Amino acid sequence: MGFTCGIIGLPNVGKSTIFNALTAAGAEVANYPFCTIDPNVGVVHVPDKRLDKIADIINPPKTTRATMEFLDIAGLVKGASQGEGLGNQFLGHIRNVDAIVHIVRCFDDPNVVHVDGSVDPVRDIEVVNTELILADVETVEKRIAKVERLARAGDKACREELDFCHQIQDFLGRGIAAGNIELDIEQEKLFRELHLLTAKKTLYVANVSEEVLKGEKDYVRKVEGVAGEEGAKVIMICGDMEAEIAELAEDERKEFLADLGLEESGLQKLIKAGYDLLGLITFYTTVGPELRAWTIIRDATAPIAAGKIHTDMERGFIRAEIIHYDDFTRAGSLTVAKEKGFLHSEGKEYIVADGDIVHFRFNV
Ligand SMILES: Nc1nc2c(ncn2[C@@H]2O[C@H](COP(=O)(O)OP(=O)(O)OP(=O)(O)O)[C@@H](O)[C@H]2O)c(=O)[nH]1
Ligand SMILES: [Mg+2]
Repeated sequence: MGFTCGIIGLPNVGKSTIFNALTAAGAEVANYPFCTIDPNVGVVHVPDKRLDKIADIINPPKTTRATMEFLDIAGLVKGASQGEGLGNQFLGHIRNVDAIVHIVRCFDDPNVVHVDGSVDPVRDIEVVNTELILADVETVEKRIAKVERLARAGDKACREELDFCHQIQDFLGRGIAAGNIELDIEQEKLFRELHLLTAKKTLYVANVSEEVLKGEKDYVRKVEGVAGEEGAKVIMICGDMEAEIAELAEDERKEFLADLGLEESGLQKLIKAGYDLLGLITFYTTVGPELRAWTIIRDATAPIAAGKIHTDMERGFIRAEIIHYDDFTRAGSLTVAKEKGFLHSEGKEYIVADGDIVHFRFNV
């Protein structure tokens, strides 16, 4: 599995529309708030030109792309933590995602109901982010109640955890996202186990109209303003148009995008931004008949990359034989690449580079 993104936002802002366009998974789209109740899960292949190029050269019987998973959940409204709208229980579905994609309505359309009556990206973001903080407060309070019981039973380690939980509670109480809390190594582990939503990396998606895409970007600037303060990024997607694009054949798609002066689809934009946000890179393996792309965290060592494929390969790691994509394509074949000395053999300390084609030697 590559990585997972949870899609959040107010009701009726276009979450399912964008989700559908991206995943073509067929979630129900409808012009009334709270259309989505159960989470929709969609897996997409990561578009990867390098993988295509490698496949062109070696012509493997099987090519497997890296994947990215999206979860489309119900919209949040003000007071969701107190049970307004559909409440906030469904946030449990995104506790374990790697990143949050926060969709913000940046299109005017009198035909599409806005739950708060007007389009106002700054207010909307605040409503959603406040609900996320309140959901985290609930999580921490539950943890505190549990740890207090253990502390009373005489468990010493619990005291420290309790203090730490109170510290987080205090932060959240002041409206600060949990991601801003500085942690020592001990705390980091406890913190991770809480799976707090406001500790996750967030990408804002401004859902714009076609007019906005071509012209005035006032709404988008507002989203950028908020994101800037949080150190988050914003990308623009036109939900409606993506839905159209998703229905086209591949060659038509390119033409359609070119007509609009766009180089890539929303999906490509989102995946690129996601990789960037999470500090991810891609490496490749060719084992037996299969050419395959893998996603790992930047700065991972060779054994960790091997572990992504199989834990045995990490445990029994001996060496990694590597040809970089650039060298491989320059050589034009594996044989020539080897003759030219592009293949290098690396040990445990080697940091896998983006675009490495790796053959792991291991022994179990
Ligand atoms: N004009 C316009 N309408 C859009 C756009 N994106 C979505 N819509 C419309 O907005 C309505 C709601 O879209 P959904 O994708 O169902 O919204 P949602 O955020 O998933 O809503 P909930 O599931 O209720 O939280 C639908 O009628 C869509 O066609 C857009 O970019 N432009
Ligand atoms: Mg929906």
